[in-house]
Amino acid sequence: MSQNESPVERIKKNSHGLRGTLKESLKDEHTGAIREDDQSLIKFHGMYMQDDRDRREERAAKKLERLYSFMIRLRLPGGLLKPNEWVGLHHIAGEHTTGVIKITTRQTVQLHGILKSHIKPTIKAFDQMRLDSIAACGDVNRNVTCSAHPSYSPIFQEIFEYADKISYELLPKTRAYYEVWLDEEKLAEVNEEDPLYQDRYLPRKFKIAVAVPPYNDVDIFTNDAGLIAVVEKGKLTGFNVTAGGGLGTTHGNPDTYPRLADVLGYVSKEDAIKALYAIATVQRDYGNRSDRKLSRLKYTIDKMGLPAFKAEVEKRLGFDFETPRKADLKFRHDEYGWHKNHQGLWYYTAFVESGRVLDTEEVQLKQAFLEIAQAEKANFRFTCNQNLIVADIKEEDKAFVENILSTYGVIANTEKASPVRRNALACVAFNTCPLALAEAQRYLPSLITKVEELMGKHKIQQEGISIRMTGCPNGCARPYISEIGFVGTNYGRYNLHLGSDVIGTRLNKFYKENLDEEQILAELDGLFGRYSSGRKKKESFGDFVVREGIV
Ligand code: SRM
Ligand code: SF4
Repeated sequence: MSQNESPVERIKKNSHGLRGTLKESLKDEHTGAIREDDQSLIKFHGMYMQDDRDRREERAAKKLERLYSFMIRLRLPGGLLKPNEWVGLHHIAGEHTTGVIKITTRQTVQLHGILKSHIKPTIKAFDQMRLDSIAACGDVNRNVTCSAHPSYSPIFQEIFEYADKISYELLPKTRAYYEVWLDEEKLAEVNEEDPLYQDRYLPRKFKIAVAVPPYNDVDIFTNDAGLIAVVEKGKLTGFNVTAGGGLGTTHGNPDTYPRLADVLGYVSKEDAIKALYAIATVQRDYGNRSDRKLSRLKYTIDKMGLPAFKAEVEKRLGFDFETPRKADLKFRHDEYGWHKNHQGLWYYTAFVESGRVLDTEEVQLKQAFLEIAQAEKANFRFTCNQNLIVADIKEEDKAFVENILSTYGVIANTEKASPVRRNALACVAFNTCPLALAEAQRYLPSLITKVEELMGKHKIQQEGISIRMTGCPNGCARPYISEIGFVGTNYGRYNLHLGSDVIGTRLNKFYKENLDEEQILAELDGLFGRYSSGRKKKESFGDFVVREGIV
């Protein structure tokens, strides 16, 4: 191993196919934690060790170790759950976790607060429904996302199957997950040779999305690699392939930056997965393995230069990319409410603020979805905007589903939310994220209420300006590609970024540093006033601040 390689490289190589000492860590009853090296390995199995940050001081005062627990993220390519799987997820959430089902910005769900002794029962319960969390985190290909709303295109189902195939082709070959969590016997004859990941895996996380134009709900250009469907005469012919997106940055480290992907070119649908695989191997071989802050594909491409990177991918593929074909992306927000697809099936997109599915006095999302699932009247599709589509409903079942959605306040909750609230995204941040510097999902809803007042004052309340907030610069709610982005710097303070377009093809720009709530509202008051009086017809807020030279 090179002297410069980061410690995680050693952990991966010495892990015996991601097994490490996870079994021993689990058995240790003296602590709620697992061993340090295993904390890196557990990510490859879709889990993170965390602690309740709200209770750190109290625990320290009592000389108790931190209140450790685990977060599990499911691998759900394309974000689909069948009714029985939703029922199972509901009960697993109730028995082993905080109870909140958290829809993520990558179209899957996370459960938090799982104690060490509950991990295996949780994974076993998922396994009984053939659901897993393999590679949902770690230096491998993550959950493959795909445009969510089937009513937009008859080719949706075909594309959804691509997401599944991509996820499968890029899964690690090790059986460690089954041995550690499901007590599978280690079989000597099972070939674990992994031509893609070898024993070193990728230098860093790797993310793939598939977009179905005109819909860019997956924020395709923020992914390491992506496919944009090309539809000609109503048929899927192939894809424009993208590479080099990524958003994470580090405060004070100017070598880090958000970057949108480039379009490498067009490939036929038969060659699309090969192209993604080739991109992943170039990243495996050329990516930075010494500094994890600079190891995403975006930096590999910028270091090699785009033409050299593309040539290397083409060399491995054995053919060249064709000129990109027409595949126009027009919007990326979720279409709420009822829609029907070409087969006459109905879809209801429900607003789930910050992706938190739970029951409150006002709206009982969990109860509503449970009853619909128990009656087997719908599938459940997650969106990359942290919402839920009650999906694939037959005409004769629509009234039944509508009655439940209405009884538990889901329809009212969706309809009363203002356009700006419906388009907003916030990452998890406190109390579980160890990297959070400021609040996000626990704070944004109340800030939006104040922003709504300002928008009302300036008569722009019908504008669905995209506001995204994260508790640190890692960018989990993709704040660098919103019209108004808040990036946490310190408790109660945020950098303000302005000026993305509405379709997700332009990064915003840093505007003001380290603002508290009062300063944020004062800035927005001024900006909204200028927008209200100075905008052109149909001009978005993001386009306005760029045209006016505000950023
Ligand atoms: Fe993320 C790390 C939550 C989407 C960039 N992200 C984390 C961790 C696991 C913190 C950690 O490393 O210990 C957060 C767990 C919080 C918690 O308590 O649950 C976390 N990321 C999330 C989720 C749950 C946010 C949400 O509220 O929905 C999203 C889960 C997606 C999924 O289902 O797989 C989530 N993370 C993203 C995205 C958005 C996307 O992929 O579309 C990004 C920006 C795009 C990108 O990858 O560049 C993102 N997360 C990061 C980074 C920065 C990576 C980098 O290149 O620098 C980190 C930190 C790291 O990897 O070191 C991170
Ligand atoms: Fe945690 Fe930062 Fe991601 Fe928010 S953006 S979930 S604070 S890592």
